[in-house]
Amino acid sequence: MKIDGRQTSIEIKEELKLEIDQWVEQGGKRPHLAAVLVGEDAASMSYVRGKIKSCEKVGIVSTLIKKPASISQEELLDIIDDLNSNNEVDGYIVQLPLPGQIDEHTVTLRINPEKDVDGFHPQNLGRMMLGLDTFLPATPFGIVTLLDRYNIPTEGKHCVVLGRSNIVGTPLSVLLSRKRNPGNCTVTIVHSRTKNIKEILLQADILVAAIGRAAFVQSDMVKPGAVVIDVGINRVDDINAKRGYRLVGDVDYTGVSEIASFITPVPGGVGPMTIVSLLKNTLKAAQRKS
Ligand code: BQF
Repeated sequence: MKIDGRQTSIEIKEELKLEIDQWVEQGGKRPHLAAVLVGEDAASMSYVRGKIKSCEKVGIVSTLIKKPASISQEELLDIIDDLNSNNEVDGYIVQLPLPGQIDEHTVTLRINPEKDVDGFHPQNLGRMMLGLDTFLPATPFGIVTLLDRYNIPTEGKHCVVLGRSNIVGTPLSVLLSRKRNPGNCTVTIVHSRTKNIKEILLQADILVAAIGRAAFVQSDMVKPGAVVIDVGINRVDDINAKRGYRLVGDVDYTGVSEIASFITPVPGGVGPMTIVSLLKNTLKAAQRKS
């Protein structure tokens, strides 16, 4: 069965709009998200555009700060300091990746954790590890929301996470192993140095693919009945597509959908849920301040 992230995201956005309208009616401050976009990377520009459009849909005010790829780290840190002290702005994101002259860790560390709606600051990641209230990183948050909405049991399941990135694989493995629901999984992280990847993937009740390799997971690597979550967004050349490419996940959807019990498509799976998580975190940031 297909897990429809697009449809689920539309439903949650409708719920969020009602919640935000109520919040504002009762005298709450309308949430305000700022996004910092450095350079003109086509994918980054489209992600930011999508985030701003989604803000409009749910009644979150948004501000886009666009800077050239040549910006210095000092200049960017000044912008972050301004956002930290701007009381109008409840939360903000710095769109990744950043150009080579800028160190992403230095930037992330400068973000006020109270405004870190991407949940990338070590304080927020640490709070997640301890099960404290925090801004969950958007993609892992989106994935657990999908598991929850589709009533997919996770307790006691073996979840294999393919990929150990700071923003997806690593935090998701923590989240799914916590004593919570969704959670209580036995988690294995598989990465580029893992031996016998296929043997381990075949043991997964829940398989999360987040390595950034188009159609890496083939049907002979998946246990029949497994739940398959595809986080990959890979461009592959396609002369028949409008833009000359199409988006492909880390999973061979056609083959794997025949044996999986549930599977997320790309596009329209995890991606839209990532955006919804950002919106939820922004509302939380606005509500926390009062
Ligand atoms: C969809 C991202 C890699 C590196 C930096 C909807 C998004 C993607 C796909 C989206 C992503 C990926 C984002 C779909 C935000 C997810 O319909 O399938 C939405 O906007 N994403 C990002 O901001 O930075 C990234 C992936």
